[in-house]
Amino acid sequence: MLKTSISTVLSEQVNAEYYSAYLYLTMSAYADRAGFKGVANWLFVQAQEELAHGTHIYQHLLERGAMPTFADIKLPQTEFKSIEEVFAKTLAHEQHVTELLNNIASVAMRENDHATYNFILWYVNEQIEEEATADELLTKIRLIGDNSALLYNLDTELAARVFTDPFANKTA
Ligand code: OFO
Repeated sequence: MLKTSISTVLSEQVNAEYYSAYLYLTMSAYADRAGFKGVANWLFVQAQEELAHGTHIYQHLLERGAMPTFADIKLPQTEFKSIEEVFAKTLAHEQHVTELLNNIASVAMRENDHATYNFILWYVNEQIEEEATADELLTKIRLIGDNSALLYNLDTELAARVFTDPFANKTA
């Protein structure tokens, strides 16, 4: 049975992951309307991953005998000025999510809950890639500037991303 301190932070993280999905959908819609179909695809896949992240924590709560708590998902930013802003926001957001996950790991350690600590480590490690990818895309977009041929190439590259369920071979 999970302690309330643990089920609370895990439920909050379900909400945070669903918020992430909603944020990436707003960005994807912006990119689509701005003509960057590849960027829109990359962000749409990112949103799908975030939903998978949140749902996996939700399932874990139930498997551990806890009742998830539910709360409003706040409205993310819906207007953007540029693709550069989108990737700058992506990086800042992923850095924030890393802090949330590190906090869950700290709470689990404090509560001597090794199962939760072990469970959340997958997310903590995943953030290394999440931040690195966002940083790489932001750097690329800044280097490209307004070179439309290079922008087109990057957009084509990002069109190739496909969603694969990160938990397809895992149990909760
Ligand atoms: Fe769930 O990894 Fe991004 O936020």
